[in-house]
Amino acid sequence: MFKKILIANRGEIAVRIVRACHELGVRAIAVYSDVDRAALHVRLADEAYPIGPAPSTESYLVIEKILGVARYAGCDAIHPGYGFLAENPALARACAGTGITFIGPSAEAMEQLGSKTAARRIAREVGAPTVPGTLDPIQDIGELTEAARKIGFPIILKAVAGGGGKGMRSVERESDLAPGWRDAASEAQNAFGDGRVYLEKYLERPRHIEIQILADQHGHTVYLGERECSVQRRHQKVIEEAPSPFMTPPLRQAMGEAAVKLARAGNYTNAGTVEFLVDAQRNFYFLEMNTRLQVEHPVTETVTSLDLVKLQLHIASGESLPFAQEDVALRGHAIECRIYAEDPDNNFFPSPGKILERTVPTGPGIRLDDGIYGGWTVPNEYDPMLGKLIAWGQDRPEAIARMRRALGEYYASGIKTNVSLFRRILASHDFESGAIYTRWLDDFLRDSPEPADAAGDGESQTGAHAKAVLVAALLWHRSQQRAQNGDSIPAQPHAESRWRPESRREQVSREPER
Ligand code: MV4
Repeated sequence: MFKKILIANRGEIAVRIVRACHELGVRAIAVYSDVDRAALHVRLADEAYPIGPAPSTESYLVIEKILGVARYAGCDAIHPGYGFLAENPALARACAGTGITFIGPSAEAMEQLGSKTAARRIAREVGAPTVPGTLDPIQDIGELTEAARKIGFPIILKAVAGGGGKGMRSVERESDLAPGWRDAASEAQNAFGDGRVYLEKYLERPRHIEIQILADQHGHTVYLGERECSVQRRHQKVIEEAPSPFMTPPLRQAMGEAAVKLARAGNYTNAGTVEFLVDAQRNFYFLEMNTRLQVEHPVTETVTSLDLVKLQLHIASGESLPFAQEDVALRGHAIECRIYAEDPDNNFFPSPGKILERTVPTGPGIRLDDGIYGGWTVPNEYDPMLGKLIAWGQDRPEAIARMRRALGEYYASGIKTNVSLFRRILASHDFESGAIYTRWLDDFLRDSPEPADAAGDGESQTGAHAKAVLVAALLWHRSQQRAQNGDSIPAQPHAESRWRPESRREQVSREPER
């Protein structure tokens, strides 16, 4: 096992990796930009080194700075987390030349499977189903028209360099092909500097289901079940769960085996995720592979009782996987909510700032992976994700009930959070019944906009609740006085009164009265 690992990341994932290091007796080395000097990952690490100004292009993304710290501090490995340098083959390649181990796949495997079109080619070679469509970029409108007719409308145009839904256009009819191509190409050119576009059959209301895989350096590759990630807003995942409410054991096996075949064909090692779209008839289609640890890995950890980050460290240090496919057992159900410093009243605009006070949900079945603390200022230079709340239950209804309960306990003042969004989603009938698909949340938000005064964690609501609690207390106090004066008002509130449970709820989730 490694002695010292440099964590080339920040926020909750850096904290998560520090924790894995400490459980394995490995020293955890943090790096930080100017605005992260007081960040939680820095406080929890064993050593921490500054790497420059706030913009990540001058700090967390600079390979020379990261490697410089690793050498200076005597690290024998680097964990990239997710985002930043995690899927940049240049870091993996640079490590290979220095004797420092990159905790992830080889640069070559990353290039092969990380490229959408190269991965699609491999998927076809190994017989993993891909969405019907072209493999090569479109050259001219004649070719596009011919291909679209052959596949049948609707079709979707996608950027070769794509990701995050950029450079994507669905096209319903032939007359919309030329403008659709133009829009997709110019968006792709702007976003990726690469205007090439290819075409696929458009799937209606698909689900986004992904398979977690692990591969060691001795030829053992296993799948750890799936994650359902269909609840997304503008191509950003919002809620993930495991298992998928739509899954069946034969479908899981087929998707798992396809994912493993793909990973093997690309000589993949370490943790990775194979994304699929699944249609209403449970046909599945390979979409792309993520060659990193993902944000939503805790739901898989929770239902498999495995520690994916520790397993990444074991694999990278050359050990064999300590279990086989038949040993992987799924137990219960896990749901994750991504908690962001965002303002639900202002179109989920980022809302960084100083966290004044907070209460943290705990109790049975609850896990909170976050990277913040009260008194810390959430910087505005980075993704405003504060952390992830994960609930486990013996079955999906218990996981939902625990998540609802934990969301009620979540409180942070000073910043706005998207917690109210989760309360609404978890209260919806569609979510409860599992009737979710990739555009479900966009439809839900359009069809049932948030009531103006229900913005969960907004200061306004906190204020309103606090006032309600005060009024209740005053009424209670008066009734007690009247009772003492021999008045006929009962000393005990009526059994059906909603004031008492309301105020009890407020006591745990809101600021105490002063
Ligand atoms: C699709 C699709 C329907 N048909 N491809 C969006 C992000 C990118 N990774 C792939 N995406 C989609 N590809 C075909 N052939 C629908 C989507 C899609 C989507 C996928 C996953 C999660 C959310 C989504 C929201 C809208 C559209």
